[in-house]
Amino acid sequence: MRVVAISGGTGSAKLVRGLAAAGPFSAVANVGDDDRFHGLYVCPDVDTLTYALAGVLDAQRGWGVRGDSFAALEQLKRLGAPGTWFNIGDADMAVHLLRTAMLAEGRSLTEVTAVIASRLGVTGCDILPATDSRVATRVRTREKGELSLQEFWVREGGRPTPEGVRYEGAEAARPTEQVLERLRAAERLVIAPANPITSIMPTLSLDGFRDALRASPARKVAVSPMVGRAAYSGPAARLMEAAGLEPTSEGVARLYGDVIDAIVIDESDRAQAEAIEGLGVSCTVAPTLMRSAEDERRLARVALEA
Ligand code: FO1
Repeated sequence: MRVVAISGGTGSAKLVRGLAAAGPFSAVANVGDDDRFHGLYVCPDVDTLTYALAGVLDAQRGWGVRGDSFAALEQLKRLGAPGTWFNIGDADMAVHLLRTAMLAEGRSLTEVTAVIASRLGVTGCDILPATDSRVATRVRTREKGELSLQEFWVREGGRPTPEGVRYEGAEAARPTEQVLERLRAAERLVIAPANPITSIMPTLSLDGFRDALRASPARKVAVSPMVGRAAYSGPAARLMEAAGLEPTSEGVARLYGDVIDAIVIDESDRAQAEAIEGLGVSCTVAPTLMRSAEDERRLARVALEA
């Protein structure tokens, strides 16, 4: 079965690892969190997927390289560099250095991502940035004005009150040809359990992406990141509320409703199944918490069969 996942970073990595155990597939990665630090082009979601599939992701943090040191960051702090609130480890920084150099030579983010993934030993999965154009997720907050996603989440610790989100550049940014080709050929499309507003919507908002999804012959299944009125981690609930959505699996089904056929929701949210089916979205109830590699593989199988 030709499988395509649409994913973010930290929240998606576990399911993406489970999908990898089931067979070859393509992962379309969010680029709305990308940012520049110390002159380096940083792609957190692309890197999180790459590290997860290469088996080097720091499981505790959910980002960066396991066991990484932070010597360069410490020196940057001593030198008074800006942006040292964003914790780039030394091994992680090597990836950003190579990426930035290759982009400066005129290679596309898609090409550079493939080179880095292959050199880190990723096999069986094409990690595809959703677009090679620049899209920036911008969070409007009550206390601090408009912030980049990393400023909102990392520098400000997610504390400012979000009032809305926009995807700067998305209307003019096209999905890459590689992404469009995978969507055309897909038999199963899985939207990973990621923050709907900051990890999935930047991709769905690209020029032509929703049309490409609708035209794809794949059965399209989302795995909800919500349990009750909260996400497993991160600011998804507050950002959904800021977007005028209920921070529940039903809210996620409403947000993706025009492009998905089915959704997998947590067993504790069984009571929402009827309302979700009422939206015309088929609903599968399953345990969605992934604590082990076996959980990751089990939930991936549920998503591939829903
Ligand atoms: N998240 C944090 O909470 N604090 C950090 O200092 C941090 C550094 C970081 C460095 C590289 C990277 O690829 C990701 C990093 N993240 C960090 C995660 C990132 O901010 C977000 O969780 C993702 O952008 C959301 O998917």
